[in-house]
Amino acid sequence: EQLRNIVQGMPKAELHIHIEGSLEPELIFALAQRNSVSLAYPSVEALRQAYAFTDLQSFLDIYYAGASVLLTEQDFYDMTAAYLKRAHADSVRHAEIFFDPQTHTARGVPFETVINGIWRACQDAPISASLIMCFLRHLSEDEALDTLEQAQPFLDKFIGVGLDSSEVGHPPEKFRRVFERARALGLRLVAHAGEEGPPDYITSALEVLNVERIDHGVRCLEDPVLVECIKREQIALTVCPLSNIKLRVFDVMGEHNLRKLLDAGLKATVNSDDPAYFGGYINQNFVAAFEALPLDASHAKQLARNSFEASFIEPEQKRAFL
Ligand code: ES4
Ligand code: ZN
Repeated sequence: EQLRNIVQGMPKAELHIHIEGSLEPELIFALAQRNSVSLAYPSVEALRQAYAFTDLQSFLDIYYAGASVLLTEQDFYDMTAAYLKRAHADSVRHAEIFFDPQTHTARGVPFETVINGIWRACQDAPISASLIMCFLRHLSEDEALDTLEQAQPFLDKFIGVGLDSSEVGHPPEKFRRVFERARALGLRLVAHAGEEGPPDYITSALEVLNVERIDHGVRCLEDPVLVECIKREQIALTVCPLSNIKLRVFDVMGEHNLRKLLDAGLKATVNSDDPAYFGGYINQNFVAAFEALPLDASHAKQLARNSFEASFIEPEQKRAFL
């Protein structure tokens, strides 16, 4: 109870949130109606019932289906505004938000519709927010390069690039050239690695792609040499506890390795990933992990501090948060 209050009022940054994963079933239905899109589910309840995942891929199939209701700039605005309002209520002071343009351009939605809607909501937000454009790793590197090309006129609207979607079988090195190009453009670099994929994918994300943060990265503990490297380089891990349970990265929260990551001296953070699908926004991720694991108020403070330290905000603003 006391911990709940500490977590609730604690200023924090959210560094791992897929904006398409914040689309609540109610909003999916409202947008489907507004856009005359037909859904494979008869009701909000039926859709929610389908949120029973066995692994990353079973989630992604439903996540991409949910995103199919997004057609207009206003749709992207409304989705993003709803997330930012909800994050503000959880004492999030700064969010670095992933978006997946390829999920939408593949359906014929123009790139500019996607980014303009999301970006405008960030401008109007009650908190500080910036955008990270993710490449879908199940698609080719040439498609990622083409997406980066389409993004050129909008370089002032996002701060970095990331890598998400189906991990196993799509190692970071598949995207070496596109990350090299993004780096040359002055963009910040992150990648999902070591969620379902092996620790080797974390190593190649760091060494081949030169990423500055690892999204998830929980499997790093399987490789002691890698742990030393992550610690030495102070690479942050954006951990998502509820996601890891829903997608069966860990069987139960009591087996999650968040405490072990902190004890190993790693800069772990707590985040919501796809809150509409995994059963909770950032504070619910804190509470679920803290109820199941030997973590106390000092760990909560450390995690909040880590979230600002690991953020891509300018040093001056960062000092104001710390
Ligand atoms: C994702 Cl949990 C997760 N992993 C990889 N890609 C994703 N896209 C949205 N959520
Ligand atoms: Zn993610």
